[in-house]
Amino acid sequence: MFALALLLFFSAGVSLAQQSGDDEATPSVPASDAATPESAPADADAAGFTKQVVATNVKKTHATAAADYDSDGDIDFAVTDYRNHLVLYYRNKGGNQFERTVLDGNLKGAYPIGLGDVNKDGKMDIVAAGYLADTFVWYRNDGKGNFTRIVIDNHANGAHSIVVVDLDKDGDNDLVTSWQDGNTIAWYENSGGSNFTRRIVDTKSTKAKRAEVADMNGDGDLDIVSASFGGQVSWFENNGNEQFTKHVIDAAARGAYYVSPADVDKDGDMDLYAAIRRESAIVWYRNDGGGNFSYHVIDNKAHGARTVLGVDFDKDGDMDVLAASVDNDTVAWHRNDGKGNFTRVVLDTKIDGPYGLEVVDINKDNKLDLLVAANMGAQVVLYRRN
Ligand SMILES: [Ca+2]
Ligand SMILES: [Ca+2]
Ligand SMILES: [Ca+2]
Ligand SMILES: [Ca+2]
Repeated sequence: MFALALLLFFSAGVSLAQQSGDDEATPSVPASDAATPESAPADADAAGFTKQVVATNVKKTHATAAADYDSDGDIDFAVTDYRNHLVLYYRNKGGNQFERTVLDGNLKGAYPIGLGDVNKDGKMDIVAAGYLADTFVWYRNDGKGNFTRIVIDNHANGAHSIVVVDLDKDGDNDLVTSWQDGNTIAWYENSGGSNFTRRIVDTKSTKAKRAEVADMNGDGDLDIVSASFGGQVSWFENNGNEQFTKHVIDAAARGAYYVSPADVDKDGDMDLYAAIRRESAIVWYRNDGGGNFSYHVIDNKAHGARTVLGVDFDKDGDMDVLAASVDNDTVAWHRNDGKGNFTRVVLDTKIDGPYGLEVVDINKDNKLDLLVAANMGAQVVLYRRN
């Protein structure tokens, strides 16, 4: 009787965890087929960074978007608060001190956020996804950090990610999105100014978490790459007229969460970094040049691997990868030797549930800094390169 009750309790527990919205609590299962990477300093100081908390009380935050929004020469940032349905704006007052104001007080399930010049007026705008509202919005910046909210689509089922890019290369910026609950990859064609037309790319990307853009086959047009939590990493080949053909890169990427395109091995074609959450893995997929990919593990102990960002973080001419893993509260920098061999530099193992990664030179000293949105810690943390 007791054993049965216990069993029922655990069954209920598992079921509840699986239904708890976006970021399922999942057991961490390390991948088994890779070498353990080199380890290096275990905190920001030792790694050559100064850690500073720049925002607090941002509940279940997902991401930041940093730029000089008010045109006064310093870097400001916006950040989402999922719990309270907020997009917040932190104006830099100088000396890396930030003043908080509410940019949007009613974006239900405020999620990943991005930036770009949406309406081609030379000023950086902000885009955001409201997961619970099935909504994508943009905020038009007047160049002084005053924002006007404009809805792009409020029928995007489980709006999850949005990036600003001129996908069709006609001179204006379009928006490329993923919809978790709609299993959809879609883009919004900018038809001048800021009038958008929705174009569906795929409706079989199960729990689509992230879509990014790069020319993956080197034919001159922009393709789309995606990570789907249902277990797929894919790319969508553009025929040159924004008709897309889906190619599955990895059909067994359990809990694929994030992708970031980069030429990892410097052979002239775009490879792909990815965070595979249920494999606890940070990986890269090497492109043979024709859009055929092979799988390489960078870190198989990234428990709760959530986000990757390909960037030449030390400006030595090759693309490194920054990685956030939620279940071991770790932010790591994997330094690339230019051939796809990596050395791990741990920036933090005590940041509570890191989700969002953004690289920006916050103090304009020509060294790249890192902003991290800590979901469980409800903070934005700045790692400033010394
Ligand atoms: Ca500013
Ligand atoms: Ca365009
Ligand atoms: Ca292409
Ligand atoms: Ca390459």
